[in-house]
Amino acid sequence: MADPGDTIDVYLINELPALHDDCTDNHNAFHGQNTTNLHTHGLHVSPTTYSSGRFDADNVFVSVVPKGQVVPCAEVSEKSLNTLRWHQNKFRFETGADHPSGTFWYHAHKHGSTCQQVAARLAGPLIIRDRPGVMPNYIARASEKILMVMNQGLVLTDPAGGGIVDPTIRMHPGEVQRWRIINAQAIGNSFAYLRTNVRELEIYQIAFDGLTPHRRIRVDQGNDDEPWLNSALAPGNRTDFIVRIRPDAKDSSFSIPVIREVREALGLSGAIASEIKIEVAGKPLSSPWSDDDVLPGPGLEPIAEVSPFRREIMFSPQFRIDGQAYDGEVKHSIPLGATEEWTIHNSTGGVHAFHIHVNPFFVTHINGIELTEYDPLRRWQDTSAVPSNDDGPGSITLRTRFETFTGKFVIHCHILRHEDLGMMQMVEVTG
Ligand SMILES: [Cu+2]
Repeated sequence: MADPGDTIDVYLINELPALHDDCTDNHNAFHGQNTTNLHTHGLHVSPTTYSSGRFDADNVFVSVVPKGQVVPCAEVSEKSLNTLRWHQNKFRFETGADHPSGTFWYHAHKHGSTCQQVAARLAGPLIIRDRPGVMPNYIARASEKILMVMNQGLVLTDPAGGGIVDPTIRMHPGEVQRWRIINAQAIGNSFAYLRTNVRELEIYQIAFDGLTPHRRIRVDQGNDDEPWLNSALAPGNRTDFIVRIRPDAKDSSFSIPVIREVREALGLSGAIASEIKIEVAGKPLSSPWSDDDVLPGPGLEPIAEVSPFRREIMFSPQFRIDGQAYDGEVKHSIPLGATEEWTIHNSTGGVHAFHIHVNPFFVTHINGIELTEYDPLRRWQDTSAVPSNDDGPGSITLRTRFETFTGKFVIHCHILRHEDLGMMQMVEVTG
């Protein structure tokens, strides 16, 4: 946990066993399985290495090789796309005083081993605390649970480290809790869909990808068959719920199923569902509550005007973007401070998950159809499913600003296997 404006220093020591598999002529195959690094997903921080060279910020182009590893790459392949760090590394993440509060997360992001390492739970929550007095009282005073949807099940994280797999959450009638839910799955298509129409529970979404909207959104409406609803999370997405057990609820146990919706939609067998188990018991509590839907918003300026420069990006078959697998070359050069509109198309026939580092984006269109002002999907986020349609490519259109930080970083599919196999592009913001 950190406050807006904090500097987060992380000393990473790679004690995984040495595996001499870093060097490869094909960077878009699984390789360097025990070589790692660190990405702060959703944070608005520098993507570079500090000019002193002593610290890396959110730079996924560094590789921290395991202890004991000797990598004579020059003898094996022409070049390494990443800069090697030997066995340990210092990361420094400087958040600005105006950094949004919210639910973010960190995970390994070394191209070629991202999928395997995140699946092995090299990931955790990264919470930027609310500024005092900004959130309504009933949210500020609610006790919090951080839940990570992982391939091993649902993990209730412990602030001291680790967590409990498939926990039971005990609540009193009338109790209010804030659940921060992170979809950290890395195997399979890894979408998660929460079936939220539970009678005993009132559920409102109060943030998506950490960012607070201007109004809370009721999500227990019962119309839960639409994968684009608020409770569907692409891999990498987070949702914050404020939940209340109805004050008149009797002692009971129930669960919210977490469904690998896309696997089911594709007709794949063995869709693994975990669940959020809730047990209601004890004397009723009169936790603070409100019927007012107003929230403070994300603290980001709305984007009304965009530069005439618009980009079109295509998720294309065989884990490519614009027909090309990742090659470590800059594909989009963007001036610092630019406000742009991007349309991400998807011609692959399957759903993918667009993610960009450093700056969040505001989604305005899905499949070319403008989202109305009050559509809950017209929102800020840093990761978004990009649909595929029966009759042709799907798309999302977004607006974003390239603020504060120059440097190279990436856009990629957050189905992490796809990223490792090449569905990634480098962009550069130039000042
Ligand atoms: Cu993908």
